[in-house]
Amino acid sequence: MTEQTIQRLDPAALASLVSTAVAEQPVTDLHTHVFSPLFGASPDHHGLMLWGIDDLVTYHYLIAEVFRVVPSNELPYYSFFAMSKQEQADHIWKHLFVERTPLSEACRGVITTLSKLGLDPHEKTLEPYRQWFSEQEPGAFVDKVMQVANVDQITMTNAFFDDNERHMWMHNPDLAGDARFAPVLRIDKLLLDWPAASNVLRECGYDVRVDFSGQTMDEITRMLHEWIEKMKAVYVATSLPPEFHYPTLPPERNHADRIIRDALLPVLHERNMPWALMIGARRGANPALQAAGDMGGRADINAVVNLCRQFQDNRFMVTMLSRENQHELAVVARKFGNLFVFGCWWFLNNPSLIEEMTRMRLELLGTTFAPQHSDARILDQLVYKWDHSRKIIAKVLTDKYSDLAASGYHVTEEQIRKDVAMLLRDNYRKFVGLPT
Ligand code: FIX
Ligand code: ZN
Repeated sequence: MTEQTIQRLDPAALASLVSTAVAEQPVTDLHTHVFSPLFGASPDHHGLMLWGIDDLVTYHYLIAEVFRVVPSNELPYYSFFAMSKQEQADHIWKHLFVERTPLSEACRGVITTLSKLGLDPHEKTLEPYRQWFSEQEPGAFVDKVMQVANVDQITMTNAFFDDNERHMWMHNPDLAGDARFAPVLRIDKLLLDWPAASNVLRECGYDVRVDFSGQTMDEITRMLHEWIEKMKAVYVATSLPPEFHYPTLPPERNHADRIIRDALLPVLHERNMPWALMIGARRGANPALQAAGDMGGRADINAVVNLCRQFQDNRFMVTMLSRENQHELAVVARKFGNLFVFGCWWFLNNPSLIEEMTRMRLELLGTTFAPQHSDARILDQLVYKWDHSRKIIAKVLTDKYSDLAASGYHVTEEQIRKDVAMLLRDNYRKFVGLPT
């Protein structure tokens, strides 16, 4: 399309051009908790790959929501968690989808997913869905979901300190072998609970001491190199509490500071690999709710400033959980080219907040960020997380192109497609060194 035809576009035509470009652009999903079928995806769901109606409906976001309708004095937490997954799913379906209108974002997500998979979302019981999912083969279903969601690669979260997952990696050298999935080495405990982490490292044959004496730092370094290689990780990630800071004030340099400075960042520098920090998760606000009991909190942006400034040769991917941190995070990214802002995480992954954040980031950062990641835990969620986010990203971009037109500048379709490709795929892939 020539510049001239673009100039003549009315607002509806511009909107349709942008939403087509956004819909047609394959996404590289840079952070999920979805596992490939190599981690086990049996229909009885004993593997790590979660998929299908019972996993969809028992997503921890929906567990939190059902306890607002049937509170714990009516159904104690332990009774709910003692139920089978199917019983939990039936309970959630009845209370959130049959007896109430599924208006929340997590509920609407299930509706969008079922609809886009070709199912009628009005069923009163889960049986028809169970029947449909039982006819899907996991490997082919991955292809189907990726095609419907238009996702070209799913980035996993591979937790070294999860005993079950670590043993899988130790006993199966081919776990990274499904090219549809990119592994990520996740190491929260190394920074958040050094005494416990050091026990695990010793069990794995690394000669570390809790007081950092002897070869401890060299052995942490060795572990990081070995596990990045074993997993073929594309980056290293940590989810951190709102209190995370770097550095802690001298003279009390804590364990995390020392590991970051003397092991993690040197390893990543040597390998030219980014560190992803997801800052602001407060675990266990209501521990009885398990994963649904976590919340978020405002963090100190100076942690990000100090890292980016002190380690200019390292690269940092950062997302923050509190709405209050979003503006300052975008401002800091204007100061540091080694900082890559990504996603609307967890409680921010709601249409109103995605819109606000994407608009602000475009205004402060142009096209130099990744507006979204899915954080999907269940494969099928890729369908709704991307469908919902794409619509908002298209809406915000349309507004911004209209503003430009009002200022006298008219974009071409080629420019629109290039911008969209950068935002949904190429910026991230370049930042981590994947082919674009
Ligand atoms: O730390 C994380 O990666 C978080 O995204 C998860 O722990 C969280 O439970 C989640 O699923 C958020 O969407
Ligand atoms: Zn996550």
